[in-house]
Amino acid sequence: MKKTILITGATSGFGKAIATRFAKEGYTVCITGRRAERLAAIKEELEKEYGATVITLTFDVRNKEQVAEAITKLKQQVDRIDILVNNAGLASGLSSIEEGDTDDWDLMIDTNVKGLLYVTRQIAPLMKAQASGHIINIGSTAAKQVYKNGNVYCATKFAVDALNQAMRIDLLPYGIKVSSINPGMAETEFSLVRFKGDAERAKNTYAGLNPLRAEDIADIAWFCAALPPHVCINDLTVTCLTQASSLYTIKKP
Ligand code: NDP
Ligand code: 8X3
Repeated sequence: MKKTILITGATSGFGKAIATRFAKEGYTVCITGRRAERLAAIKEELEKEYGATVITLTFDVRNKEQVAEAITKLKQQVDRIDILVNNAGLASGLSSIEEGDTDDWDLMIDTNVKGLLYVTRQIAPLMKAQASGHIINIGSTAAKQVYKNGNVYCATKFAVDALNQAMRIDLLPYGIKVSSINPGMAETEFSLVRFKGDAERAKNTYAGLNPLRAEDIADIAWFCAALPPHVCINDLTVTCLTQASSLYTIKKP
C-alpha cells in the first residue's frame, strides 16, 4: 500500500530534500509552508521527476486555526498519514540576551515550539486511530548544547528535545514511533533567515566547514523511516566532520 508523509516547512532546505527523497521512494508527499508559489513549483517538479502524488498545503504553523483547517482538508484527500516530519522552524537574530529583539523571540517560540505542537495535536489522533505512525521531530545540536547569543533559538530546540521525549512516552501505547534528528550546521536558507537576508553573512557562517547538506538529512530521515517496524530511533545527532558540538568547529581554507 502506498504510504503518505506530511512534511512541514518543505519550501526549502531539509523539508524540500525530505520531500524529494520520499517522493523518489514512492510515497504520497504532503508538503507545507507559507510560500504557495514554491510549493506549487516543488509539486510540479516531483510529479514530473518521480511520478509522485504531491499535495500542497499553504499555512503558517503559528496559526492554530490555519493548521486545523489545512489538516481537516488533508484528511479529505488521504486515508492515513504514515509519517509526520515536524521540520518547519527558524532562527531569527543572534544577539546577547540583554540586547535581543523580543519580536524575534516571539517568532522563534511561536514557530519552533507552538507550531510544532499545533501540527502534532492534529496528526497524533489520526495516528492513534490507525494504531501506527511515525513522528520525526527536527531538533538541532542547539537542542543539546547552548552557544553564545543562541539563547532563545537554543531554548526552542531544547523544548523540541523535551517534546520529542514526551511524545515518545505518551504515544508509546499506540504503536507510534517518535524520533528526533538533531543536525549540526547545514547550509540551507537557515542563516539567510537568521541574518534577515544578509547573504554574505549567511555564506560566511559555513566557509571552510564543508557543512551538512539538506540531502544528508533527507537520507537520515529515510534511514529512520525505513527501519523494521520494531525498531525506533529515539534521538539522533549528526554533524559534518568539521563540527564536534555546538561549540567546536574546525575551519579549513
Ligand atoms: P530553511 O530556512 O531552508 O527552511 C525552513 C522551512 O521552514 C521553510 O520551508 C519555511 O517555509 C518553513 N517555515 C518557517 N516558518 C514557518 C511558518 N511560520 N509556518 C510554516 N512554515 C514555516 O531552513 P532549514 O531547512 O535549515 O530548517 C529546517 C529545520 O531544521 C528548522 O526547524 C531548523 O531550526 C532546523 N535546523 C537547521 C539547521 C541548519 O543548520 N540549517 C541545523 C539544525 C536544525 P516558508 O518560509 O515557505 O513558510
Ligand atoms: C541550527 C544549527 O548551530 O546554527 O540549528 O544553531 S546552529
